[in-house]
Amino acid sequence: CGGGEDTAPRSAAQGGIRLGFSQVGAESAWRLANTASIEHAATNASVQLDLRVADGKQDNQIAAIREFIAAKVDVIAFSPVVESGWDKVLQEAKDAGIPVIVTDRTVDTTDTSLFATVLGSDFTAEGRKAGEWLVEHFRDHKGPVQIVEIEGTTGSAPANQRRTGFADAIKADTDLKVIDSRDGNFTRAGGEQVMSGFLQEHSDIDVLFAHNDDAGLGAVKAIEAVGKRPGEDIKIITVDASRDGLSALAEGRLNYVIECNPLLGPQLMELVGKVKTGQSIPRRVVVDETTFDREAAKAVLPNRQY
Ligand code: GYE
Repeated sequence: CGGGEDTAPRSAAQGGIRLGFSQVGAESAWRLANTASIEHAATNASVQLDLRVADGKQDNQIAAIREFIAAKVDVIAFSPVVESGWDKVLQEAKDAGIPVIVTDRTVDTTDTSLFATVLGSDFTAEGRKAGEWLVEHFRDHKGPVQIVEIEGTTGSAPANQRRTGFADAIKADTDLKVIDSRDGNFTRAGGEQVMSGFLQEHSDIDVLFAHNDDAGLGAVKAIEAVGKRPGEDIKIITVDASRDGLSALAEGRLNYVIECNPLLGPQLMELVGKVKTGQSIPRRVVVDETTFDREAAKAVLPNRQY
């Protein structure tokens, strides 16, 4: 899993800081870009990164955080696979005097003294943007619109918050109905499998909202396998705006893509440096993001970094 091999002494602002980072896994294009961004930014900032990749398991993340505590790293950062169940290990970090930065996904805790800041996207806003597009797109539609949802990993912040934001936005039109919703674990294989099931059980799906590009692209395969046209017979909205997602959008297989930016490395290193030197930082740092339709996708694709 890379990282950790560079132990040369450093003199830059963040130089020499030892950062333990526990990553969720390698489930999606988003995740791979996020890991690469953090590795690259650590190298640039001369931060000594100990990267552990958890294979989507909370237990692995808790074990990694305990190892970081035992190794007395300067700062711990992690992207929590699910929202709940972190209080105990975060208390251990606090007792050891090691600051923790939560990045990408959020934690659900009543004790906000357990972490210094949260860096990442507004997932509720992402879900809302998906819903708002749908309301607008079906403005003149008569009769019910049947929606299926392929959710992200059960219990994860992006799954919980994208679902909520989406549901809130589509409330505006009572014809818009979510008829089925299942966990696709943010992967292509998961998206394909869940969509196959939906297609067997429901003959009249109008719309798919997939919580990320990979699950949506897996679903595209499943839709094509039954002889339907993704983007035409079934309208598809996804989140991330990875290169593969935007390519499918440019080709008309997806209809609308909400951006979720994984390139958090430079901002994370800045926060790490500040936290280590005791400078004040905001409790929450939200990443700026946009949305894409087909034309917008074509325009940005040549320079898309992830
Ligand atoms: O949308 C998905 C990834 O936590 C925002 O996790 C991240 C999500 C992202 O697997 O592709």
